[in-house]
Amino acid sequence: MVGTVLGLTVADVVLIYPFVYRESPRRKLWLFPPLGQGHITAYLREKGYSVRFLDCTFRGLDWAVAEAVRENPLVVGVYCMVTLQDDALAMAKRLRELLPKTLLLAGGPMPSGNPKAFLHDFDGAMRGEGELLWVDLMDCLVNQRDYTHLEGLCTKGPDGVLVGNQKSPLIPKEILTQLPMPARDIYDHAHYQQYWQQKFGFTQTPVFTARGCPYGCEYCDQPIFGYTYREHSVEQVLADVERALADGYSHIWFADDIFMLNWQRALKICEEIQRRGLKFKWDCLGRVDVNRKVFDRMAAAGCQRIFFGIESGSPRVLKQMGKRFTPEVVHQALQDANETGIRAAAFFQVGYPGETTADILATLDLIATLPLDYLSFTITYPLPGTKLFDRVVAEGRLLPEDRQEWKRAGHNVVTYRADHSQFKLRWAIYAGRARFLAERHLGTLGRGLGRLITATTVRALPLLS
Ligand code: B12
Ligand code: SF4
Repeated sequence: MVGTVLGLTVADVVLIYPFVYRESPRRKLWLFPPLGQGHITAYLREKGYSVRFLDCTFRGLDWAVAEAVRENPLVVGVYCMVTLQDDALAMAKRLRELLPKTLLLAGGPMPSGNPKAFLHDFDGAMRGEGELLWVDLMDCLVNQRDYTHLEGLCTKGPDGVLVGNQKSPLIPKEILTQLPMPARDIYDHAHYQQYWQQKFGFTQTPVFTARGCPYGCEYCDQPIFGYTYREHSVEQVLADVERALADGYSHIWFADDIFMLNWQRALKICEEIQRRGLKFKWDCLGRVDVNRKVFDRMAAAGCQRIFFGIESGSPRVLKQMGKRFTPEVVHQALQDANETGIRAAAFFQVGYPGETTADILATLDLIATLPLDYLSFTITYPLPGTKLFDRVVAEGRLLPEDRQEWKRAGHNVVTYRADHSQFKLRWAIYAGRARFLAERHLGTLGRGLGRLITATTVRALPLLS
């Protein structure tokens, strides 16, 4: 519906992803286009609205601002997750000046969790799933109806007070399976593929097959989908995979919180990949409490690596986190995965509130004994909106606001009153990584070196504050 609305010539909506790739060339970050904006675009288009998507990753914020101004849209929506807050807010300030008549909205994980924080610079924040709400909003705007009552939309009242504070109602499963999958033509495939080829030697892109996770781990933020679980149909998933492959990618990242949460469905997807003769490699996130048979079938369908959220080697900390498994289960699962030819990757944390030095050492020990292909080891960050954050507040561990911010992925800064110094926690991370790298890359000599470093650290850690 490109045309003239309320006297403005428009692409109706501009969506902005304000992530900018600013890392040193040596860092190998995973870069993916954001799927949520692809979903919103596809549904808005289906309903007759035109959308321009601006991905700042390779082009920067100035480019996006200039393009948004050129489009002069009815609404600009800016996505925001924890690492993007500064850029999203700065961008809103500039857009407000340059596009005084355009409705400026924030959406995604951070505005969904804390809409108030965005209402100074934006006209409103959307909480939760966006597809249906965006179309309702556009229908209101185009028909000049009031939109402030829409559930999921938070706006500023005349006196600056928050109007509306609900999340958008979760999309019912029977509607989710009818919605279009992401509009993949909006993504800058050339840049992403060039980046992946250069950094990793292959090209990978995400596919999202099911929304949410019911486990409710203490530290995990579920600002959009809550502790629900709703699936796209196997048909939708395969059509999206085929589209991603047609775009030229060799690898798929199944980006669901836990790809084999409903393992019977995961098996159906695997079967269908094989039945259609689709040849590609894929990775996914998984849990360790899965039947060995599932790994077998996943391997046969091209799964090359599973990322397990193991998080700690201490049974006590695992319990506190709500992980619902023990280190013994971890060993078995990783061994099973390896035996089927699937490489195992793992996420670990250090500095969990209440964690003792003995707990940290248990984590280092576990890391050292697992057959891992990749290790992500970071300092715990209590995300606002999580049960962990509430505990941190209740235990008086909250730091002044300027020290709570998580500016970059994986920067390993202590952002709350932890039980150990940042120095000690970083030391533990270096030790864990050194041991992992030595085991993996350096042969017998390296393994000896790795064990030496870990052993020294094991002795030194209790002495550090
Ligand atoms: C894939 C993924 C990644 C990928 C790619 C991210 C990307 N390009 O978007 C990678 C691996 C790179 C990644 C990295 C990180 N991630 Co991540 N990631 C995810 C994951 C698993 C799926 C995202 C997705 O595709 N969702 C599917 C779509 C359909 O949902 P959606 O994006 O939320 O979109 C819906 C709504 O948000 C809304 N919407 C979306 N965009 C917009 C825009 C506007 C204007 C509006 C109004 C609405 C709106 O409508 C959409 C459709 O309903 C989510 C968890 C999850 N379940 O969503 C975590 C998640 C988003 N990641 C998270 C985190 C913490 C990170 C890291 C910081 C991790 C780390 N330690 O480094 C980094 C930061 C990277 C960065 N960009 O700076 C957190 C964010 C928490 C928060 N409060 O901000 C999440 C929620 C995971 C969690 N449970 O903690 N991540
Ligand atoms: S950490 Fe993993 S298992 Fe736990 S709630 Fe989050 S997505 Fe689910």
